Amino acid sequence: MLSTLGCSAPDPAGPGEDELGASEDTTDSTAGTEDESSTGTTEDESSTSTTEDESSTSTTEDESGADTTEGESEESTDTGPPPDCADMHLEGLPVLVQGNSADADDEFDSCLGYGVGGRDLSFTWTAPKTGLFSVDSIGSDYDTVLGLLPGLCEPEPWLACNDDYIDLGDVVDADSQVQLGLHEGESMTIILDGKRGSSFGDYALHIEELSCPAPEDLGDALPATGSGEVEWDHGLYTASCGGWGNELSFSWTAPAAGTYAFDTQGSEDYTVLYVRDEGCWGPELGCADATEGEEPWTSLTLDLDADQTVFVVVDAPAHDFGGNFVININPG
Ligand SMILES: [Ca+2]
Ligand SMILES: [Ca+2]
Ligand SMILES: [Ca+2]
Repeated sequence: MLSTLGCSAPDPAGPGEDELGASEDTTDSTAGTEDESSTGTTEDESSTSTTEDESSTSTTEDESGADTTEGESEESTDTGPPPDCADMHLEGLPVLVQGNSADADDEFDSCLGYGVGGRDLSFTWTAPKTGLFSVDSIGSDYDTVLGLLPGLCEPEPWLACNDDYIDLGDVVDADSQVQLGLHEGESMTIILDGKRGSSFGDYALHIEELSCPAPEDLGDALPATGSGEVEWDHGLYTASCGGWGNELSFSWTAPAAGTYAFDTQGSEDYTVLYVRDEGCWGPELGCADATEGEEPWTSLTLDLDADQTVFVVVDAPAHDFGGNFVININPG
């Protein structure tokens, strides 16, 4: 593991995440280099610390810092007593970390079957607020794969995974982007992997909050139906099973405890369907990808409580899918 993290007080979170408290003091290069002025991030004074040393990482308030540091990967950054499992523990929002992965080890075989033999870096981050957060490697100069694991280095499952965020066929963007909703105090572990053994170099990792437009409210109707035209585009939301194209989002409340069936029958093109609890930031309750089948429709079944509100997304598998998309909700 690459080293170091500056340590300061944690703070986190919730019960069960106390591993953080075990502070192993790995500080080395960073000690003494803290300079609050450079970073900006902190939720609390103790946290931040992004160091000025040439080494790589920095956590900044905005992208403006992006061209700064390059350098060895080893080092620096951040804050908080890191869990043993990760190379760095990040704090703040937004976050920008830059470095070089040449000296990183191959500790993870990433999602999608990529990353075997690829040098990887692991980061833990705890949400300072409830929201939907995007993690991307845009600006990295090699072919990255990003995967998210739960909590502080729980080994599974992969909550999100992406190789190339924008795949235009012939033009492949090597950058990756994933997203995950977290409640305040919840943590995630980010694995930034090199796609192949030869994939390493300067990396950039960002964490930002995504704002969610209000979904169309379907109330508590049963059956419920919603539809709309989806234009070819890169949308806002993605999920564990895909959804790299444009999408429609709905809100629906279960009128009674029971099993409910969600499907996209009637949609004009291939769909990816996923449901999150409560809102866009809620945990994923189910995800289904129609591209595995012959029909463009897909479905999933969920057990819901009375008055449980869910956030439903009818997505396209890629930017060049679209048309009239439909959601149907029926008793399961
Ligand atoms: Ca790897
Ligand atoms: Ca990639
Ligand atoms: Ca999408």
